[in-house]
Amino acid sequence: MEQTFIMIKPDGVQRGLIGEVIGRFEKKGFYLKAMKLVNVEKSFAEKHYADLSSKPFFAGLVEYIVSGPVVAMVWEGKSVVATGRKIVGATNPLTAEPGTIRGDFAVDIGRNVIHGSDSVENARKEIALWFPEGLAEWQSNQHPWIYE
Ligand code: RTP
Repeated sequence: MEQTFIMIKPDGVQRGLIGEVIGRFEKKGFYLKAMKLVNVEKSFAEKHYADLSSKPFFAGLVEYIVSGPVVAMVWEGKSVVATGRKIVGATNPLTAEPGTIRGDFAVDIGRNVIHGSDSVENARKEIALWFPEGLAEWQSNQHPWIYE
């Protein structure tokens, strides 16, 4: 089954949105496969956002990610990468639809509460980076009423 990497950024943690984010993914029908609250080093944040290293906002983005603890999670389910991006909403909260996490809770693009993998390939890389220790096992027949 497909997996995605979701991170609640320092603003989301400090605003008390951890339960809200987890609730949305749980209620949709996705399985939580790993979760930890961590302070990341600058070099680790730079690695996570390596694709954006040439962007003018890169230094500020890294500074923001290391400014407080983040919640790193792996969620599993059918089409969870694309559906996860929908739950998260557009990068810029100005264009994020109401009903999405960023649409409901964020104002500034540089304080947009949450990260979600943008492709299955990037999800695989991000999960390997953040959870080298591996994921939790669920029973294979868990919640059969959600999936065909
Ligand atoms: P994320 O990686 O955090 O899920 O965000 P994303 O795919 O929706 O957007 P991406 O282009 O990968 O940008 C990563 C994060 O950088 C910050 N950003 N700031 N000031 C700016 O113009 C700007 N553009 C992007 C955002 O926090 C964005 O989530």
